[in-house]
Amino acid sequence: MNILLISANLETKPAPVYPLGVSRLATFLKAQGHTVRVFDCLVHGRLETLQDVIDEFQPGLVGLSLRNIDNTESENTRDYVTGYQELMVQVRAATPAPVVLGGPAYSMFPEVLLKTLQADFGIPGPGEEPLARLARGLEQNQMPETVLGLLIRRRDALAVIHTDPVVKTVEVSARVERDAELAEYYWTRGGSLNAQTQLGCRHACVYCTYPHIDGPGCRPLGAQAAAEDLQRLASEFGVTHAFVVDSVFNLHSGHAEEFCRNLIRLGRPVTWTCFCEPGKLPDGFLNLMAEAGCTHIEFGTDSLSDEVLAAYSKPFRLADILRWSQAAAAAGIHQAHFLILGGPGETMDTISQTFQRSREITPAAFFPYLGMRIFPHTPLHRIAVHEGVVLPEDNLLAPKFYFSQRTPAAWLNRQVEAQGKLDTRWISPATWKQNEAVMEKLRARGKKGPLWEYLAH
Ligand code: B12
Ligand code: SF4
Repeated sequence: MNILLISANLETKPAPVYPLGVSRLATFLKAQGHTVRVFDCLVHGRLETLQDVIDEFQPGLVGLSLRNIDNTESENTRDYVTGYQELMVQVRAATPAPVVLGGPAYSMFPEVLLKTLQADFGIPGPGEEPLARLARGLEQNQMPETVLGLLIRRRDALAVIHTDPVVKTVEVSARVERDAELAEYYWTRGGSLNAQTQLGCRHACVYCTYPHIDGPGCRPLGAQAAAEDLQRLASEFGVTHAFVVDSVFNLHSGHAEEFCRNLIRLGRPVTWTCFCEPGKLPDGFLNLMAEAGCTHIEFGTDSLSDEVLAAYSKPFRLADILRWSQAAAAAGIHQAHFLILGGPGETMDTISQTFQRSREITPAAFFPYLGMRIFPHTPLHRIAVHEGVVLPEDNLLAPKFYFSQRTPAAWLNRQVEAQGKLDTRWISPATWKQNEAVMEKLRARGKKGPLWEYLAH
């Protein structure tokens, strides 16, 4: 079957990101004998050429990959759903082929988005196998009722064929065939290409949507295959820096160490960035990561108050954060801490603790998010409904943020702005615009990687 995969993401901040999920689907579908074409709205300029591509390719199925719903920022909120609706109108005008939705954004709002965008099908979670089965079914003129995890929209009613949101048995490979044109675009403008070594996360933080996106639990993709995938970024595209997109790279230290040893064996083909949780820290772990090429860690730290970390159900505490921070500094790895201020349990005291304790973490950049974006089917959603912050019938597609009653939004904004003036390593929403300009200049000069180490002085 001719399958057109469209990456709908137009966001370029903090960097344009290569649509890795789309390439993974394309790799899998091609191996199953389908003919696949990828249309990236950011790269191929959606309104001008989508019609031409469809006329020429004549797809039998169109897959729309939806990455972001919004930017999860309570100040300067950007909402992408209107853009997806416009894109859907373009697709419908161009082809009678059925449209299937997928991607992280879709996985968080499967039923709501299927109805809002009036698509035919939706597949939450990793899409390889279900999408291939859907294509095969359509090709054979069979109704796809047997495809596990598929959502079908019929005349505005929704038939959920399988209530399990994610096909657990899905086989996912670390090896991805990337598109050379896209690789060139994102490498030049984004300063990295991406790769993945494992899916999911075994924790259950109060606000987190990852179990809906990646499926339950944590599934390593094979340490050797993942390391070889990074090597291909260097050998095929001349890439020198990669972003390892695992939700939490160090979930299984055994897997992470094996991945690092494989990279060292391959001669450390690229430097790389990853997300880590400051939890258990095996001896020599960060030195091994540094030796394998890790230059930047983004920590999902959230808060520097144990009270708040407990309320957010984080699997680590301040002492762990400090231990990781010191070990990262000693290993020469740049560190950034992403904070979510004002969630459940936050008070004026815990905010001031977080400000003060950040002095002990150096060198580092701090990215505070103000308020907590409320997503469906999370513990936070239940808290927000219970406290009357959102109505039970609110589908939450339009972003809503939770602020602890003891740290109202306006107060928190003023505090964070003041903190940003006091300590410029705190990249507050107010200073973000000027920082974006700095990053654009650095990228124009050919600097690679996430670049936040240049902002934090
Ligand atoms: C890594 C990451 C980043 C990195 C990216 C680095 C890089 N160079 O790639 C950084 C830190 C830069 C980043 C930035 C942002 N991110 Co981010 N990011 C992620 C993360 C952890 C992984 C995404 C990923 O690459 N996954 C791996 C690929 C292979 O999987 P995939 O894309 O999901 O594809 C699979 C399935 O979804 C499905 N699928 C995909 N497309 C399709 C299509 C069809 C038709 C089908 C059937 C299936 C299907 O099959 C694929 C293969 O299995 C996700 C969370 C998550 N677990 O998904 C958040 C996430 C996507 N990010 C999110 C956000 C909000 C952002 C930012 C807007 C944050 C900000 N304010 O700056 C920016 C936007 C950047 C941009 N230009 O778009 C949100 C989006 C949710 C929302 N609220 O809208 C997520 C879900 C995290 C969250 N907060 O919940 N991000
Ligand atoms: S550690 Fe990160 S990915 Fe895992 S549940 Fe918590 S917030 Fe989500």
